[in-house]
Amino acid sequence: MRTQVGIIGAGPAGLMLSHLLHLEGVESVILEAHTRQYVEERVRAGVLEQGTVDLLMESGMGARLKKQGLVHHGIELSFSGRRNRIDFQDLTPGRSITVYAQQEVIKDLIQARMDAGGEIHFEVSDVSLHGLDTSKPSIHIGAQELVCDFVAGCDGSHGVSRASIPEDALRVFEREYPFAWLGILAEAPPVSDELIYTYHERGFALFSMRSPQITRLYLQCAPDEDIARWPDARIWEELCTRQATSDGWRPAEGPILQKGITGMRSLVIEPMQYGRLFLAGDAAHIVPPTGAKGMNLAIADVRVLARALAEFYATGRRELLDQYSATCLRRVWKVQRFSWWMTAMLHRFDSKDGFELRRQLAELDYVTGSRAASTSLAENYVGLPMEC
Ligand code: RFL
Ligand code: PHB
Repeated sequence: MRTQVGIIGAGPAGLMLSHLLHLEGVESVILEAHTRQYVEERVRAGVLEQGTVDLLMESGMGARLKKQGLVHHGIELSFSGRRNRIDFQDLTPGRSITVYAQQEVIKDLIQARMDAGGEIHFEVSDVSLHGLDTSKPSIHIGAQELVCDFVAGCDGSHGVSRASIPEDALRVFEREYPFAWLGILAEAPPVSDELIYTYHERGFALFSMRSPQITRLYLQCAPDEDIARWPDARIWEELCTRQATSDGWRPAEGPILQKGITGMRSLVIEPMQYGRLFLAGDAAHIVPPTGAKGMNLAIADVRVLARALAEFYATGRRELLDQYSATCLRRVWKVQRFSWWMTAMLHRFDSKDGFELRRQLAELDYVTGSRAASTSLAENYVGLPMEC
């Protein structure tokens, strides 16, 4: 078998790359470890930056997004029992975010690739990468071989791509956080039109949504938390304790459809390239979910990669490919910084003396009270320019 670009992974990065390459007349084959149903149902991100929405629309992926996406013009930061609005319309005119579940983006992209005759192989196990530092890299799938011009490692944080790079050819920068998120999907109407990020002395909580009928909520918990210790009643009690505000607001309760625990990590691999292997999305970097950036970063990476590959096939010029890692990393580190900052501001750390709590409350007071500080939050939240 042969193709121009072999793509490992059918997450947002791999699928969007394949779609953008197709629009540029470049062929690709996607190899995915799981079933189509599994990747279409995996509950993950929910917030699309303005630039991600623009790219999906421009590339013909906007039909359902336009109908079902919920456009938000602000978020709220809640602390000391009060909610404070960050107004995107005022602070970043013309830019907003859209709540549209990651699995919906995945479904749209898979359908578009299938309709265009694209090759996606699901349930492909036992993938290994060979000849990455030669001009003919290949992907072995058991006894079969897919020979490519380039390989795109879009296989997330536990994939084979990153692990195929010799250790002395990359550097890993990493931070662990001493907490995790317990997330639920509930059949309850969202009782706020916008997301609410809450700082509480018992820990962080987040109010989000998926549709006018479904609420998505998260609670800060211990990194080794046992989900069995969280029956539904305890989850609701804790959410209400943290999120209720003095004006009487609290989330509406309903049947819990899904629950799970997500660890928190910051990680960046440098460079994002080894020979003819290019890493994109979670394969190259992980951000804690507090800034809602993971999927958006994955999309920003593959936009750069698709342009570079298109330029190579159109003109034979390699400059953009050679600059791929440096171009992406400039933005990756800015987004990493923002995600770390939001995480550090909004979570309870295990400090005993009250200094940290007072410092965080002062920071929240400043961020919500100063136009300069609110603008900084807003411009990062709606998304920095795709290349910055
Ligand atoms: P993915 O989505 O993990 O896709 C990688 C794919 O590769 C496959 N794979 C392999 N295939 C073949 N062979 C192998 N050896 C393979 N190994 C792995 C996997 O099966 C999978 O299908 O990575 P990608 O494309 O880089 O996309 C990254 C995003 O999925 C991720 O960053 C976001 O979900 C993060 N995230 C959020 N991002 C946002 O932009 N906004 C949000 O609001 C947001 N909220 C979140 C989040 C992630 C969360 N969790 C569960 C980690 C909220 C949560 C709770
Ligand atoms: C979500 O809706 O899943 C979500 C929203 C905002 C975040 C993280 C997750 O920061």
